[in-house]
Amino acid sequence: MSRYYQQEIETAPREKILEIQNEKIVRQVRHVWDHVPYYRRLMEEKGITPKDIRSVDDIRKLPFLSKADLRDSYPYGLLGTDLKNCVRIHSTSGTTGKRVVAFYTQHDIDLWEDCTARAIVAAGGTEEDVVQVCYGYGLFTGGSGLHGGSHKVGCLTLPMSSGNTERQIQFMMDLGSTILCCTPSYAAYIGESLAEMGYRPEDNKLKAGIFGAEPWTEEMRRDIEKKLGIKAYDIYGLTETSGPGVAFECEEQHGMHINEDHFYAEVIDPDTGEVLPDGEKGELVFTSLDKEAFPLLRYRTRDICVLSRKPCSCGRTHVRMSKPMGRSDDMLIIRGVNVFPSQIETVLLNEGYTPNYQIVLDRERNNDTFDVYVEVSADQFSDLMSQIQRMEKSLEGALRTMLGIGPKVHLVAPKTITRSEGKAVRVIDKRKLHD
Ligand code: DLL
Repeated sequence: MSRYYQQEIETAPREKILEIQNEKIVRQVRHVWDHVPYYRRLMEEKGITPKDIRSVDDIRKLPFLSKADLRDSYPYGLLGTDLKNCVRIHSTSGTTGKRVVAFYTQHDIDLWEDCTARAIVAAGGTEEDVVQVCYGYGLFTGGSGLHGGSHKVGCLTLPMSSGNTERQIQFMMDLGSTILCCTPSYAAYIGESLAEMGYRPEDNKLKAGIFGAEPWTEEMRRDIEKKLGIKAYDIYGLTETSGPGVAFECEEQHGMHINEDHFYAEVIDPDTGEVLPDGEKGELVFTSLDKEAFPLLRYRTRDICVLSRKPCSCGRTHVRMSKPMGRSDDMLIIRGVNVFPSQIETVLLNEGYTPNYQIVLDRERNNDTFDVYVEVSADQFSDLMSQIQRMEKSLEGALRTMLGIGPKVHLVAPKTITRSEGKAVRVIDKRKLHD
């Protein structure tokens, strides 16, 4: 089996990719204009018609679309085809306001699964592999997205969904799973549980993991790789653009290749909307190029990242995005300082702590309080108060150096922070409740 799932397109010369994109964008804009009155109105407000869009260079003339637009048009306002042509919906896990609902025709599902199949093959997947999918199935896109890709590659697919960790481990050991697909925090938890059950990393048959759906650091990657004895690959996506597989890592692991034959990526200044050159950090914006049911033009992801078009030695020619470095909307501002949870995670792992932590923000007498609860491992655990206090002070110092402000650190006993089977809840921001 090849190192690529669709070699011709994945390694196409840049001019060929551009040619494909230019051809597809004209059709996609016309499709939206004809079928999505909501977006047509946005275009009319900007004085733009499909005639103005002749190539991807013209994309910057189009209006942006945001999550607010998706909520305003809930549920059918952005539908690009008759409902009778749709075969599936998925939805975001949003806890506030209306959920985002995305629709798919069979054509859309087929293209999406090609994207996840590319990711699986890039992680070394072949028809010899046993792929254990423990992303959630259901409305969340993780489970069915990777499941469909695994079928396309011809892997034996274990549709485990998330949770029931003991059963996950039993199947993993009995059926010899070779590729694990789940959130990085669940992968770390599975690793931890394996060790507790007395397994060493070399006792399982896993060779790779495909982890995404939440931010994770290089330190966390190394931690998971060590615990499971695997190579850990990143995968990115969002419900709005189909789900996982918009971008994925190859063996070089220098950013994630964006599937450019299906999605056109821009990075913009989140404040001004100005398009930034490659290499500059900004908000990622996607335009779908060939979706039928839920086409999105210039959708603002709120994810902050950097694009690179430098050649990659894996042979893939598609542009790469860095790991998302945070979001332009959920970046924490604590006592006026910008804080990304991933910075805290980096410090914890560098200082030898577990990645099990929770940030709690509150407000006392108009002042932000900033507490970080960190679980210690069994061998760090101590009954000695003075020892715990020393460790807390030292960690507070390391966090202050990284963040520019100091949190109050609380070391807590192993297993006291609730484990997540999906996305970890890293931040509890009680300040919002008071506003
Ligand atoms: O999380 C889709 C997905 C499933 C991706 C499985 C990868 C694997 P949503 O629930 O709509 O969709 O959340 C999308 O999650 O805008 C990012 O902020 C974040 N995210 C997704 N993948 C990554 C990643 C799925 N690899 C939102 N690294 C996105 C960091 C990620 N953040």
